[in-house]
Amino acid sequence: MSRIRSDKYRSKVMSADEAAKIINNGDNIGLSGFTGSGYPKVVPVALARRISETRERGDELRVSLFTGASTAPELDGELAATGGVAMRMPYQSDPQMRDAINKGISEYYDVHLSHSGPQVRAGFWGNLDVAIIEVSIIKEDGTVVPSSSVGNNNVWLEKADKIILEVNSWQSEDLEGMHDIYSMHLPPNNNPIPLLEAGSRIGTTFYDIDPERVVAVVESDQPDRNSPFKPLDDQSKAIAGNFLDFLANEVKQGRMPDNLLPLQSGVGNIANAVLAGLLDGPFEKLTSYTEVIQDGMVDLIDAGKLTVASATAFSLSPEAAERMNDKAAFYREHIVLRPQEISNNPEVIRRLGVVSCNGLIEADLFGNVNSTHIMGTRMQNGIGGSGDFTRNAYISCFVSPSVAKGGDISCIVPMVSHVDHTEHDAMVIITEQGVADLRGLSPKQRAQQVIDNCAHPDYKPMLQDYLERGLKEAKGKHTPHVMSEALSWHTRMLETGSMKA
Ligand code: 0RQ
Repeated sequence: MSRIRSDKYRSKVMSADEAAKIINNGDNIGLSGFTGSGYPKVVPVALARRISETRERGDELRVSLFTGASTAPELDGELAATGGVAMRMPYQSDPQMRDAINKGISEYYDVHLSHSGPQVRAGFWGNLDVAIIEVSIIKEDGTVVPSSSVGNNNVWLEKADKIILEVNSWQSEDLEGMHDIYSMHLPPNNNPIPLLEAGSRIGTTFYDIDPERVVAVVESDQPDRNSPFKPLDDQSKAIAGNFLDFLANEVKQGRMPDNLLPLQSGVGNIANAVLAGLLDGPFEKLTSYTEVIQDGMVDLIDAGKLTVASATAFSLSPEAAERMNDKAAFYREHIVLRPQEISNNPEVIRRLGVVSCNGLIEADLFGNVNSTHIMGTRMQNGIGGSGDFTRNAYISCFVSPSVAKGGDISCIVPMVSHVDHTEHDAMVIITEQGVADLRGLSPKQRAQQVIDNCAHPDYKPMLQDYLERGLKEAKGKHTPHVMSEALSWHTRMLETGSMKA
């Protein structure tokens, strides 16, 4: 049966190339897509073609791209490669987009995911000219069933002058019923979000769109594209094991119930390994209030260990995405996909008592965390939702290997080269070496915890030496830095290719 079931919309069907012509130089475009799921797959490719042709003729065609989070090569990759992306926000992880940002071809605004949609609603970004949104069904009554991510779609659909819908028949029809669309308003018109548990449903299962603004409907049948997760190695298993031991101790100390508190788990292989560790762990009846559903979470649902997961998107390997498509009617009993202004809402995260777990690039002795910049200058992906969760979590945790690039880089450094999460936000840092529980510790005490429990043995003596000299130089002051050397490890890395002295 056709996925376009409303007459009002059938007359607007056109090719991706025709739809791409609707876009003008200088447009702000709100696109669907969040960590490789639910992004439009054919209009961006057609737009990239058009931008390249236009620019080759010597005419200007540059646009700004706003999404939910990262997308995939068909969107970020293709468009970045044209040189026609003027501004990108919020989170991205595509190698070509990263390159365009770090070569100064595209500007990038790295904003908390929970702020991104509301900032556009508020008009901080000027006019939203076009929305390009992937959906799975346009129903007879004109309501629209979302696809495998919600992200900022509710805001883009509310604000855009013109709407292009990409109806993707690869997405399971049984996704209908999985979503919970609830939108915030402009201040001061917001009421408390009536979400009392991770799995609460407070909105609709569809987008209610103004059909007058829908200018094009384009069909596609292409799969979401995500890289498979790396197989678990000893290091990621050790990190996951340390995190699980930490959780078990919190339960033992009476600081968390037996089934823990709603868990948030970040993107990446380590986060997925933590979820895999939970599969063999002692905890039952788990819940999750997070932003992405990764493979490990689907496995936990299959095993009956995770009762409900709230998120805004899938971030699944190709194999798990097929499984989701085959069994969406089962999974929608256990998964709620919400707008990211709700999945990442600071007030809800704080009230539910979420335990957050995110990756890092580097942490310093005092608990400041860099999640975004390599050597202080090169953008990796962006802060994503890590700030939304870290600052508001009941317990905020970071997980990372203690070293990177074969040991040439220590992920524990005297001073981070860029700060995303301050010492006031990060409570627990976990590497394969152990757990540094920084709660209730002064900077001097924290530094010793981090050295003893998280640093790699190759770097421990250097960090200990830095701390001891810092204590002397600071003469008892609150944070014992050797200011002239605070960033010397990064300088050494840039000059010699290694942080080792
Ligand atoms: O490089 O890709 O060349 O191999 O950084 O590092 O160890 O594979 O870890 O995939 O978990 O990513 C912080 C980037 C970690 C991620 C970050 C190099 C390393 C490797 C990746 P290669 P790993 P992960 C919810 C939460 C911000 C957003 C967030 C992230 C690459 O977790 O983007 O948390 N977080 N969102 O070799 C130089 C160092 C390094 C380093 C690692 N100190 N110096 N390179 N690398 N440490 C989800 C969303 O918000 C959508």
